Amino acid sequence: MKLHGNPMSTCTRKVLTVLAEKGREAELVNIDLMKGEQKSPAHVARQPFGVVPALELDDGFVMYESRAISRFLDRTLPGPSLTPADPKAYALMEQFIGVEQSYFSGPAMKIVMERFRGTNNEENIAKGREGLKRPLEVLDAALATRPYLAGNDFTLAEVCFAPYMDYLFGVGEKDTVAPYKNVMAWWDRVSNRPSVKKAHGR
Ligand SMILES: N[C@@H](CCC(=O)N[C@@H](CS)C(=O)NCC(=O)O)C(=O)O
Repeated sequence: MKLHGNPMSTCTRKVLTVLAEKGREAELVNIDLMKGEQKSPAHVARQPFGVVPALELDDGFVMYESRAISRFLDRTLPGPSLTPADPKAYALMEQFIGVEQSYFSGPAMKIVMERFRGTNNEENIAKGREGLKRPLEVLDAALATRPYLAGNDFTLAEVCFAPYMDYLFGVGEKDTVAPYKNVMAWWDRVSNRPSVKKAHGR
């Protein structure tokens, strides 16, 4: 199994977390985003939007989209399931994956990219912080009643939130998250999980 991706990419890191949870390694074929290798014809043949990651199985099956790959690997690889069997817990997991994709990662990315590129546009960073307020409030309220977003267990919802949450702390945004005590306690649990540490290069 090959994972065409980049170890720094948030989308690749979701998939790496699932693999680590399952105790599996894929051959990580590095796509150098700085060199634009994601736009090469060979990669676009695997990922038609020219981004990472893409998964290639030994039988030739190829797929893309990090959340879809995560769900696929969780369903097909042996090991502990990251998808709740209980329908309501499952619904909450999917709901929070939607929250991550629709409301959290966009503003988080705004901040992280300003810091990564070194452009440090404070107006954009302030917009990112403003955008994070509502999703963090919503997470905090959910986590007041349970240790993980879908209930008692770590699920694909945590897998999806972890990469941008990790980068937010990495670029010095701890103060943005700190007012949300339940989020902080949850992040302590999530970020110390061996699979999350491994996927995030720690
Ligand atoms: N929805 C896609 C998004 C993929 C994506 O945006 N990947 C980023 C890295 S996290 C990328 O390849 N960026 C390089 C580029 O935009 O050229 C997924 O979840 O797989």
